[in-house]
Amino acid sequence: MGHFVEADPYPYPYNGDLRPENTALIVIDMQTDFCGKGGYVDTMGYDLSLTRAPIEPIRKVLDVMRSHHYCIIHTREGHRPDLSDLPENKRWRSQRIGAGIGDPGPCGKILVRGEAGWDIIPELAPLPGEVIIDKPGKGSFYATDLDLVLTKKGIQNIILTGITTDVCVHTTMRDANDRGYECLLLSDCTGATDYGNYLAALKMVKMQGGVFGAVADSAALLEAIAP
Ligand code: C5J
Repeated sequence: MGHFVEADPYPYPYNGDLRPENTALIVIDMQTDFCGKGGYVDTMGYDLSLTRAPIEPIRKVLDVMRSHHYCIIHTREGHRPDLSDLPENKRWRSQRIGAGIGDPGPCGKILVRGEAGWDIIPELAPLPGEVIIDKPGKGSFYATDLDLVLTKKGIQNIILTGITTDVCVHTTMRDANDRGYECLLLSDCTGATDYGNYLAALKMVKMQGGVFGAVADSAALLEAIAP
């Protein structure tokens, strides 16, 4: 008898082995730059309500998972103040649409470590002792020690939340899946800059019997871990 979350396209995790000791919640890039006024996404002109929608659902999941002693991991996308880790093409493309990474904006230099816009929003601020991964790219494994941290902690299952569904969340989920982690994406705890992309990103996970893992809403997860 295992312990499963009612998920699509299969009950998660595949083996029913869901415990605080082997399961991590990852909260991806809930930074002002991606969901706050004057940040990167706002400067690009996207609808902030789409990337802000997951804030409250994530807060509830964090509360419960913290109280059950699950491993909590936060990520932040951003670059060194001297921009030495910012690929030229990434910078060029962002400047082209008027939100140059490294350029000054209402929340400080866009996507630069230490600036106000780069901070995680106060509603979802990490607690002391929680892991924070600083990443220069979209995926949370590239140029970080995330895999080492997960391996050392004995993590097998990763529950993904955060923004944006089609970019940093998807890249992280695909990479985690290739590394053998059993992944669950929480549909109401993620959002994209485009609603169609959000829907497509959820659908992509579920193809081929769950090619990247499974999808559930936070109510289903909480029912499984804190009935
Ligand atoms: C993007 C992210 N969309 N956190 N970053 O550039 O998804």
